Order: sequence, then C-alpha cells, then structure tokens
Amino acid sequence: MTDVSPGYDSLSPQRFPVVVVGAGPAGLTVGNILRAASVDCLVLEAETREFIEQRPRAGVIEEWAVRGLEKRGLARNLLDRAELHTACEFRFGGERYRFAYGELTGSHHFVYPQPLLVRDLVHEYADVRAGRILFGVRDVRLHDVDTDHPAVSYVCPGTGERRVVHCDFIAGCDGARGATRAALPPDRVRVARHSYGIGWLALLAEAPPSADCVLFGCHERGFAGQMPRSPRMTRYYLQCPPGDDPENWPHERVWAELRERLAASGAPPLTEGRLVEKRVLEMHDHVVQPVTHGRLHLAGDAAHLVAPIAAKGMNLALHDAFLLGDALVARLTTGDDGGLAGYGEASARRVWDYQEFSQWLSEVFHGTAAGDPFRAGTTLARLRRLFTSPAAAAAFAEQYLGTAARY
Ligand code: RFL
Repeated sequence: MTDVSPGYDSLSPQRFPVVVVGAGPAGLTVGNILRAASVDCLVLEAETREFIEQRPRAGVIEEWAVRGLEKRGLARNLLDRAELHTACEFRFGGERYRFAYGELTGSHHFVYPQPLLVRDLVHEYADVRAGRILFGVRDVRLHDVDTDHPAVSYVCPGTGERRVVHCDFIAGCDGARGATRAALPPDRVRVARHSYGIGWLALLAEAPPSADCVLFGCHERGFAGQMPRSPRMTRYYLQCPPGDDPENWPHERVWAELRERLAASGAPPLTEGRLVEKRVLEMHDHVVQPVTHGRLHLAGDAAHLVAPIAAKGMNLALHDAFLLGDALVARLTTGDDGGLAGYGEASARRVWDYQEFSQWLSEVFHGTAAGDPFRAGTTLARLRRLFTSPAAAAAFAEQYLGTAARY
C-alpha cells in the first residue's frame, strides 16, 4: 500500500532543499531535525508505513542516544515506556556472573523496540512537523551528486511513472542494502570489511523475558543470548553455522539448545513461547569511507554495518543522524559549512570504536566454542578479568554504554 502525506501530490515544482532516502531511524531523525528548523525535505521510502512500523530489529538504545533524541523533542513516548537496564549477566562454566554496570557508572541502557521508535519518528515527522514522505517508491536513482544541483528520481508507486526531485543535498539513509551507496564513485570509495565466519539464529519469542536483564551464554556448544524487548516479547540468539537454514531449527531444538547453553546454577527456567521470527544473520561488519561525495552524505547502516553482537547499529545510526541533521540545518539556515565538512570524520571515530568493541566482544561470546583450546583459555581469561579487575570492568562498562568522554 502506498501512503502519501497530505499535500504531496500538489507539490510543484519537485524541489526540496534536502531529499532523504530511507525512513529508518537515521533518515527519520534527519528529517525531524530538518523540519524542527523549518527546512523542507522529502523522505523517500521503499516500503509501506505499516511495514516499517512493524519490522522487528533493535531494542537496546544507549543513554546518550536517548538524550540526543530528547533534546530534539523525539523521545516523549520512549521516556514514558522504555525499560531501563542497569545490568547484564554472563553465564559460563555453569555459573552466573551479574555485571551491574549501572552501579559502576550511574549510566544505563533503554530498552525500546525499534518499530516503536520508528512509529514515533514517522508520526512526529509526517503528522506533527508536516514533513513530506512518500512510501512504496521504486528504483531510486541519484543524479549529478558531484554538482551543486543534484537530483533524485524514483518510480512513483501509484502511476508507475518516473519522477525527478531536484535538491541541494541528499541524505543516503537507506540501510545496508539501499541504493544511495552505489552513487559513490567506485575508484574513490573504500569498503573495509570483516567477517566473523559465524551465524546467529535470531529469534523473537512471544514470551516474557526469562531474566530481568540481557543474558550472554558463553558455552562450548556456541553462544546463546537473551535480550528482553517488552513484558511480552523476548529476543533470543543462538550461534549457528553461517548460511544455516532456519528450517533446521524447529521449536523443540531451539528451546533445548537455549536451555543447555544458558544453563547455570540457580538460574530460573527459561520461559518458552511461540517463535514469531526465526532468521539466520551472518556476522559481518563493514565501513564505507568516505561517506560524503559531493552533495550526497551517507548515514547509518548505509555507511557502516556492525553485526548485532554488541547492539550498536541503531545507536550509530542515531549518532550519524544527529551530526548530519545539525550540519544540514547549519548549512541551509546560516551558510555554515563546518558541520558538513567534518561530518565523515566525526562519524567515523565512534564507528571504528564500536567496531573494535564488537570484535572484542565477539571473541568473548564465540571463543569458547571455537574448538581451539588456546582460544577457549584466553576467552575464559577475558571473562574472568571482567569480574576480578575493577579497571577492566570500568573499561568494559564504558564501551558497552558508549560513554567515553571523547571518540
Ligand atoms: P534501516 O533501519 O535499515 O532503514 C533503512 C530504510 O531504507 C529503506 N530503503 C529504501 N528506501 C528507498 N529506496 C531504497 N532503494 C531503499 N532501500 C532501503 C528501508 O526499507 C528502511 O526503511 O537503517 P538505519 O536507519 O541506518 O538504522 C539502522 C538500524 O536499523 C540497525 O543498525 C539496527 O537495527 C541494528 N540492530 C541493533 N542496533 C542497536 O543499536 N541495538 C540493538 O539492540 C540492535 N539489535 C539490530 C538488532 C539488527 C538486527 N538485524 C535484523 C540485523 C537486532 C537484529 C536482529
């Protein structure tokens, strides 16, 4: 279904200061920042509004990101409804080890499902700030991005006609499989890639969480994780071979494996429920550099993908959106180019820091199951150090929460 915000069809000529491609957390946040400064923009989204408001994905949002949303008037529902998490629990060697990072740092995570955040951001952008958004567009193409008169064209869902929108800037926020990244010249762009050679079976269960915090099970049979999403929904992960078929994981096998990998003395039994999502994710990362070419600026997963090991992707998408939204507003309202000139560099510092942390945490999660006694030994040392060395615990908490003073 196509959903068009009121007044869209009467727009003439087709010209906006900014065209945002993609209505995920990054694109919608950029759009909202622009609208708050009365900058006109058009968001082009390939899917329907219903689809993006229900697509299950992230849930863990870092406190600085929530404060960034709050500062921009985008966190009302989140602050009312999100759960606060102040601890996570590692399970290894048949024991439970609670890591109370809230006590250690005074900081916490917010748990708020991504589809709810997307719903809030679409509502605020389209219904409150009167931003223009077009859903269900096909075949988005960028034109003349290295000139000062770029354009975006797309196939209109209603008529099947190709339409052209002229603009000053394009925000490429269309995720890891979007179209905007292809507009970067291949001879000037570098995509740095890392593959873990590991798969995760990502599961969403219609069941209350089995513990009040995130669980990380580091087990010889492979990693298992539990992430509470709401009082009725829980995300679970099971390490599996890359490319595994979700059909190899019937209900009974999933729960038996979760029970085994998350077993620990004194742990309450897992609360089972219907599995409403079951898909295999390949654990890989990449970073695109540079993220700016002429009038095109990439943000979020379009610019960098981080495997969900440390729950960082949406946080990075929001970080980019704050930087890019503010920089576009400065450029378009006062002519100040500084924010846009420094955007790629400012984004990349946090991106690389989070990539490094994900890689470090990946070894903690997967080292025990690598079939290599040496890696199993060093993994155990890493885990023990978190609970024996205050300095190691403080460093972990800082990275897990994204609270470093500088990136
Ligand atoms: P999105 O959310 O992918 O949004 C991109 C939007 O662009 C649209 N699109 C197009 N539109 C027009 N034309 C095209 N050619 C288009 N191609 C695509 C898409 O339909 C979509 O609406 O990117 P954005 O905004 O950069 O946000 C990134 C986050 O969604 C992502 O990083 C997170 O979901 C990653 N992630 C997590 N991140 C966290 O910070 N905390 C978590 O707890 C967390 N858990 C997760 C996750 C990702 C997961 N999956 C599915 C990989 C858990 C999972 C299972």
